[in-house]
Amino acid sequence: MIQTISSVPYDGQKPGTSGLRKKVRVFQQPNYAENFIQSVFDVVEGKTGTSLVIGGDGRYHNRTVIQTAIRMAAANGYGRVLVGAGGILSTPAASHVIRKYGASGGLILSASHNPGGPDEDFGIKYNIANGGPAPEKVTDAIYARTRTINRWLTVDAPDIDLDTPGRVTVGGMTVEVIDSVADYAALMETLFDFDTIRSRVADGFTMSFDAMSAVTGPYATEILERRLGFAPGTVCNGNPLEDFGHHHPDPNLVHAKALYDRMMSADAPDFGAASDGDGDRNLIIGKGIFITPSDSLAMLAANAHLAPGYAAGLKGIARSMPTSAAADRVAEALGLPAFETPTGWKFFGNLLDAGMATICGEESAGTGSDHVREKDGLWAVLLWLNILAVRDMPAKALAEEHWARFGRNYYARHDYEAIETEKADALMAALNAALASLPGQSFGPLTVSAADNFAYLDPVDGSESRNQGVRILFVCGSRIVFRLSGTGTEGATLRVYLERYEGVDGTLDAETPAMLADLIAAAESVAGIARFTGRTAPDVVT
Ligand code: G16
Repeated sequence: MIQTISSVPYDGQKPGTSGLRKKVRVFQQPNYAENFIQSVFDVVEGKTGTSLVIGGDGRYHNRTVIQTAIRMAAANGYGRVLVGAGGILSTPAASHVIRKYGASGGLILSASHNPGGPDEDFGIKYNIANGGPAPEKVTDAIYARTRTINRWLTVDAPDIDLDTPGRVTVGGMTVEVIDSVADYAALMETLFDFDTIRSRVADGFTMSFDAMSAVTGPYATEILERRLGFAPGTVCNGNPLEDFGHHHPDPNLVHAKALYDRMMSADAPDFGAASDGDGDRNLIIGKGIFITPSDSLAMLAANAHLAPGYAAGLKGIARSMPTSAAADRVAEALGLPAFETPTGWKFFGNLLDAGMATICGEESAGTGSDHVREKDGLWAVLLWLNILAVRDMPAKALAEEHWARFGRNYYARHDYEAIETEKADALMAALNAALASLPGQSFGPLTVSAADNFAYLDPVDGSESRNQGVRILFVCGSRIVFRLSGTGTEGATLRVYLERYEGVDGTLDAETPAMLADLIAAAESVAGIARFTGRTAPDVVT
């Protein structure tokens, strides 16, 4: 029997770069999660009788919201819910499950790389039938609905046993608890040359994978240790914990410092990698070398044909605007189309669906392909392993060879976190106001050639997205991008992206901070970061 629960709208339920992310305490308010989920269900057309996938990254509050969402799905007319065992599905695995089982969509409960626990973050994201994040027209409609919602629907049914795979009924709807690892591991076996990787492992190739006490632990243990033969213990922090062991499950040089230090030490394994809270991000570190996400995208694209799933070549390469142009040089050399989209994986969906791009990537440690419609951390690790196994060379040698062929895009991102929103908005407003006057101005040795606020016209559906970040381009080809993060839960985070290109005859083996020093100084002069925010140094440099 369907129950209708009265409610009133909450302010601020606007999905950001990747769904609705708030503190757990915010989500725990009466009707808060229910309002958002009901708004999704009210907006989604043609759902009656279809399948819905539900899973999350295992963080605190995951199980509670999953049980609620299952009852609400039953009341809203879904025919079947597929839920990952233990309530767990990595984001790329959820994307695969949606596609494989022909679901009409999925609810992914995750705040990705943000910390977890009663005082930390939670999130809900809706993915559409192609397996990818809902595009802006859908998230805008969901937001509009949250502003008028006055009731949500549920059924009177007890919690289900999330830990035992099998089938139960809730309010007349079937719920299948599925093994979340098996389908994903099987997909990876179709894409990569497991035999060649296995033989290198047998010959002594070693790696270390930091699952950061987050969702990829079970996936990585199954694939790396059981199927590829890496030694037990190759996967560190492999048990998903509700609070990620009090760490940020963010695979960058700050939060995965232990892995970085190990990879720079004399007894480092051959290869190091990490993934984030929900398994869609990746960190790649070779023995003695950190590979930036932008470089990783370019190097993977240049070598992807060595993996069976990509042997026929790529259709195109897409990157988000703040990601370095390293991938563009590969596209040019291979005669492939290159696409520049706004930040957010949702913008790649149309290109992948239309067969215009095969590989996509973002500076924020996301890389993926048309095998699913999310970025995929383990996929990137496996493609690296496949390439290194076939080439039979260390990651460092591969990177050096790549730069010698394409030149090198020195790159860093400086994050200023938890700034007061008004101050961050004032900084961006001043930058926008200055755009027209910037060309021709010099900052130290750098002269501005062009400045704009990035807008994107989707080549598939013609939709336009404006205000996607301020770009300052310099005559020498260097670039600074300023934008505010759309994934934080506290104040505003200013991201400053710095990029300098050195051609094949330039300096290819220098330290990044030294190569970017002029750009860092120019960023301060152009934007007045200290003046507007009171901050004199970034909180995180990646
Ligand atoms: C999300 C999106 C990514 C985006 C990233 C950073 O990642 O899925 O596409 O690049 O946020 O966004 P922002 O710079 O706005 O914080 P994730 O891993 O958090 O889902």
